[in-house]
Amino acid sequence: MKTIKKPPLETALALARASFAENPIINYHYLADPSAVVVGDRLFIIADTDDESGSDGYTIKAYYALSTKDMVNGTNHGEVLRVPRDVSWASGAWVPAVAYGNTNEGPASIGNFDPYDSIPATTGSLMQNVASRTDLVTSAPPRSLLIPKPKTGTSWYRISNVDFGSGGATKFTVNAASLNADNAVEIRTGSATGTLAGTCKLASTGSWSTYATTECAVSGLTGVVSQMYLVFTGTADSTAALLWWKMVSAPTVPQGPYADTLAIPGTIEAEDYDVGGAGYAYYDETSANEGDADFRTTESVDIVSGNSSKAVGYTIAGEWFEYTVNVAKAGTYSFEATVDSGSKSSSFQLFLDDDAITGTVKVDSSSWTAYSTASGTTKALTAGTHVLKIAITGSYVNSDKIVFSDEITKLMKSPKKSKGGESKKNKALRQSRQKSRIKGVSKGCFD
Ligand SMILES: [Ca+2]
Ligand SMILES: [Ca+2]
Repeated sequence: MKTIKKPPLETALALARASFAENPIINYHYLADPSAVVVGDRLFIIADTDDESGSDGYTIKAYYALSTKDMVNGTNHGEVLRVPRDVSWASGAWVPAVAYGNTNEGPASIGNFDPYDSIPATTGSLMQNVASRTDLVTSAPPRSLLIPKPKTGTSWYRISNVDFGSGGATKFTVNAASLNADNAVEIRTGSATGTLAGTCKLASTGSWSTYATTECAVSGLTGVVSQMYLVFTGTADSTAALLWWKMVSAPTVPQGPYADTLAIPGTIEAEDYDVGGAGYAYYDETSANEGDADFRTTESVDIVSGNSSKAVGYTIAGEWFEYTVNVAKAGTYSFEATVDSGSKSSSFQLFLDDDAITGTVKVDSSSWTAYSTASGTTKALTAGTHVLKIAITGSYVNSDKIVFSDEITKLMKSPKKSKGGESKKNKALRQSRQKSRIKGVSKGCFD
């Protein structure tokens, strides 16, 4: 039988020492689950006593604090918390997560807060009479919802050091589900009862799973506002769920065509959306241009290379893009959109001066790389200059272009019937046109 000789104690210690890195903060006290924070010029580590001798797994009874200024010389501050000695209601502790706080002042801000990106509603520096809930969505990261409780008491979320820039904000947009008609958000500065910058009544969605974006005017929000309050009003608790909000900055240029005014009939290239900026010419959820096409890179709209052209990509339901167009003559137009998607629920809808001119148009999802066409007819349009809007109603539509044709208008006037009835040639033409029209409208007819 083979026996294993134990090494002498000195050898074992030498091996142990050799395997350890130099400059441990302390080397005589074994602790678990370190959590670090830098305060001033010193790194603090809070770690716990993870005792595995308990019958039901690991037991944590105490936290220790260690610190170092130079990453070489460490200080052991000893046991800084023990249960139940310091927390009478606790029989055990959990792995620590440490943050620095001063009871009176708290840590100083290390930068200003940008209110122009989409802000999760559960973001702020202080809050009162609110709750939160995690919403699990299939095929998407879980999201955190802010639930106001205005009946319990004054309900608010505070955001500090908000930098509105010299141009300031002119609009506040909020995405929320609301079961009651009287739920609203007041935007105030200074305190929860401070100067009112705007009031935004939440759109009633009738369901916890239906969210709507509401846009409201705000005023007086310029420069850095040290304390901004979102005050939630309503007559009942827990009847609204806020997902995100964002401010819209004042336009630097008025909304107008990107190059020349686009024409209907004609081709609208999706990437030629109007100038005028975020919240005016388009709504895009991410402030960066995430596309790969290197086109209009200072705008938020995500332009991608696709279909040997440029397309608007990375679209999310609720986003929209506007185009100043001139409708040549009154009438109903057919359209053919060159689009792409990898999602079965992708769709869009067209509006003219914010009136729907099509129903929801579904986008083929059979391939991400092969663009296809989605076609239909519009409601009757009036002649003249209008603003066309492509609204994304189902996420992940890549949109290259939309071709509007006045074929329908022409069809209304032709074919002419000859005295003895319709000529053979005209009949064939009419039938062929009707066929293609029926095929065309099958996907997106306005109803
Ligand atoms: Ca973007
Ligand atoms: Ca295009």
